Amino acid sequence: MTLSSSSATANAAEPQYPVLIQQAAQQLREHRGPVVILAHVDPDGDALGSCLGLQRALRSLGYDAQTYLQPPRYLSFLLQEGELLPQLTHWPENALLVVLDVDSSDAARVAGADVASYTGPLINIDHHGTNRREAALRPGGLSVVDPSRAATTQMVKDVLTALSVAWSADIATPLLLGLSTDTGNFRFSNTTPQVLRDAAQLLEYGANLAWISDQLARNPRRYYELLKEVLSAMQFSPDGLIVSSRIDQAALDRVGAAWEDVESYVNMLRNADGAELAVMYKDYGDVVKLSLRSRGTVSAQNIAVALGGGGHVPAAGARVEAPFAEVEARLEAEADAELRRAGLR
Ligand SMILES: [Mn+2]
Repeated sequence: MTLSSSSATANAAEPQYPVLIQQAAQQLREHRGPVVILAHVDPDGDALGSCLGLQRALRSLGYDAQTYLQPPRYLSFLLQEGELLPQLTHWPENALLVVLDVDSSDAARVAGADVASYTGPLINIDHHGTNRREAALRPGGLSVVDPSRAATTQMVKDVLTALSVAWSADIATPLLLGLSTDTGNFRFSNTTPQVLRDAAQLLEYGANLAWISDQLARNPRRYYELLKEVLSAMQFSPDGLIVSSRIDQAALDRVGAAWEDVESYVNMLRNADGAELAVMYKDYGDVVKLSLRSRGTVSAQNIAVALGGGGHVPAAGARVEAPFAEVEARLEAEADAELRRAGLR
């Protein structure tokens, strides 16, 4: 991902958040055709929760709304039969596209359709600081981007409130799930008073937090088998500031796991005392995907951006087309630069 000069920092002329929310609601209110909903590749709780909350609410308001997303197994408990379709093959007539929890101009990161081939009206709702806000530059385009929001589901909730949706447990529950997963179950520093106010309101609307928590806490047997692989590959840098692990296809094959099963372990690594940066390498052979988590003043985002990726300050990722040894060396160099910037080396 390259950051163009028009980007990444909020334009001084950009309308305030409440205005953007009203504009998104207005555009939806005036729209009569189908609504296509997309989110990012490797969808997490916030991506899926945002899509499901918006789709269910729009359908309750009479819209023809359809999400194209392949959910990970650990989140499939949220889904009702046939709610999601995997891939859009051609854009419907008079569509409005809503892209959630990812920069809509980063076509390689948008799942479910070839977003680069789309020329119609577009609303991009996202809380990633690396979002270039290019949707706002298109005719019929709107960028609703606020990096101070902990989760995209918070922003979807605000749009739905502006649309005066009749709240139900089915709509509120996936929105609460995204808020819970993107804040580490309300433990990370992004758990602002507004997060807890939004969570409380979603509970009032019927969201089932106990059910979400119980479902997310059910680890299949392969979780523990894969955990052994993660632990056996776990390493600390000599000064203990970086903790990492690596999973490749052979490790997945040994325990019957899939790549999506690897996602959660980086948060476990992050709990290592003394480590300011946790790194999970997903080694595909000629491509390595990195999941990064940082503490305190260290920015996982700075490291990810330097490697061509993006994300949030404490949680970010990158995809690097190179063999593992080369990616590891590049990560260590960028991590060293970031730890020096933070005054830790
Ligand atoms: Mn998110």
